[in-house]
Amino acid sequence: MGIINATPDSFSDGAQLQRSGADSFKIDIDKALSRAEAMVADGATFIDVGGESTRPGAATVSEQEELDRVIPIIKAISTRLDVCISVDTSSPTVMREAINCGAELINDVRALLSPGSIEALIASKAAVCLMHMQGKPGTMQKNASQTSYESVVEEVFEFLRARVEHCLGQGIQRSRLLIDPGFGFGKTVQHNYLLLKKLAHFSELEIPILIGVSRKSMIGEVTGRTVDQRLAGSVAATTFALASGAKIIRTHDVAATMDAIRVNLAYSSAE
Ligand code: 8Y4
Repeated sequence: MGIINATPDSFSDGAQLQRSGADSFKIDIDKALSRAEAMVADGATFIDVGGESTRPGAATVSEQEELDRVIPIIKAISTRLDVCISVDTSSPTVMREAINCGAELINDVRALLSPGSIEALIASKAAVCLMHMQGKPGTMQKNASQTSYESVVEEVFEFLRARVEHCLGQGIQRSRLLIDPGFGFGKTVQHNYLLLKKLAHFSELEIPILIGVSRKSMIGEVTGRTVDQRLAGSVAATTFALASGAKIIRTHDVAATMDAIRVNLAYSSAE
């Protein structure tokens, strides 16, 4: 799953997607589209489009702003590329509009806990990724070190189990669900590595696992590297996730991640 950040404050690519000379933030659709095209050529089967930065400390955006950022990109990708479009949102309005424009997966870091989001999903055939987060994006990392998890693995597991149960009860079929332990979302580096080590435990839910470790601080903290130098570390973490059964890898670096996936497949099928 390749990432398209449609946010002006995104250090990874949002800033580069700004149309030069525009006073208000306008995403250059052509740049976003060529980025998506390159990721598909590199082997991406999903493109995750996000307009609300969920990075620690990031500013909140209005629903209209989020729509203005993601909808034109989703429309452009869906008319031109054969790829599953994922939308990174927690807003029911953005979910409905994105699905209308061709999105097939809702990547909700709030696990359909925002009012009206379950209803938006029920009214569609779209899939949804349920992610665990402790706290809220603005403050979660400030509190992560004080957050005492009795057992981070048990707590994340129990949260995801309950969300899956709830969705099934609301009529969202099991085949439409994905789960994600939410690396970096209200977790310390130690929490993140413990979750990675115990990832196989989550296959007990019999729902495909999606993970996102790409360029995150769990990589930066142990390698001492800046965001743009975290590729090798991210791929190393990905290898462990694949060995534990992760099925979808959310990444800024599709080509390198696909190489890791191919090596993992060869390793897994050797006999
Ligand atoms: C460097 C690079 C530092 C990236 C921080 C970040 C996930 C996700 C994000 C994830 C799912 C991010 C939207 C945070 N992470 N969705 N979204 N899983 N499903 N931070 O792990 O990339 S955004």
